[in-house]
Amino acid sequence: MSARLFQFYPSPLCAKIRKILEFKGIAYDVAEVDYLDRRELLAASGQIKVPALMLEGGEVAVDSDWIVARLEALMPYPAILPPIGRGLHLTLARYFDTGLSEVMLRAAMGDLLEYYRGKSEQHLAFFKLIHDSRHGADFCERTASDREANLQQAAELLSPLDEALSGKAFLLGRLGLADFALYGQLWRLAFTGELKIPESMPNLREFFGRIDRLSASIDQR
Ligand SMILES: N[C@@H](CCC(=O)N[C@@H](CS)C(=O)NCC(=O)O)C(=O)O
Repeated sequence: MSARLFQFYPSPLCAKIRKILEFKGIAYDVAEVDYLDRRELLAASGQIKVPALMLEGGEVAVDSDWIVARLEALMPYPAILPPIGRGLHLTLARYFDTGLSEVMLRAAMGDLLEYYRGKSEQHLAFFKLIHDSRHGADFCERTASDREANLQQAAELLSPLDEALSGKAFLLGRLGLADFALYGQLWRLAFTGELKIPESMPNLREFFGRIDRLSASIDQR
């Protein structure tokens, strides 16, 4: 089985799906979507958000929850929703993709603005337009200027997760959806190439590395 992932590089949901594909041993290539030019994504998927996953046979799955459901149906093993713990995996993953995500977005805002500024002033302006229209006037600049407060708020949510990972490789014992969703949110503190998970949270830093290294152990050819 092989697949094509449409992604924005910094996206936490795309990071989550990349690692699930690697865990399942599904070979994939990445179509990096230009934030300003989504024509190929639109033609393939009929919409303009990522992740979108083109599967063998041309089926295109959009929405990361649906992508997870399709992958699990098409390739049940190794399972990311093990029968024992399934409900907890789903509950935690939902929290990571929503409540935690909002806080992590704010913590990463400075890096996101830099990333899109590095592409072009137009990319930066469009990124701000999308996020300001969703969250309120001047959201991006205001958020970036509150960096310390945002990092503090993220640390408050991450600290119990660091504690939960003490002496454990994965959140619920066995690697599953919740771990991949948390990895996606931690990716926001790593996509620049510098690991910005606070050093006061060694369990979380190791957890991130453990999942990040998955691809290295899987031959995708
Ligand atoms: N519920 C969807 C949300 C998809 C979504 O909002 N993706 C973001 C990137 S993480 C996106 O494409 N946003 C559009 C934009 O920034 O223009 C999912 O789980 O895939």
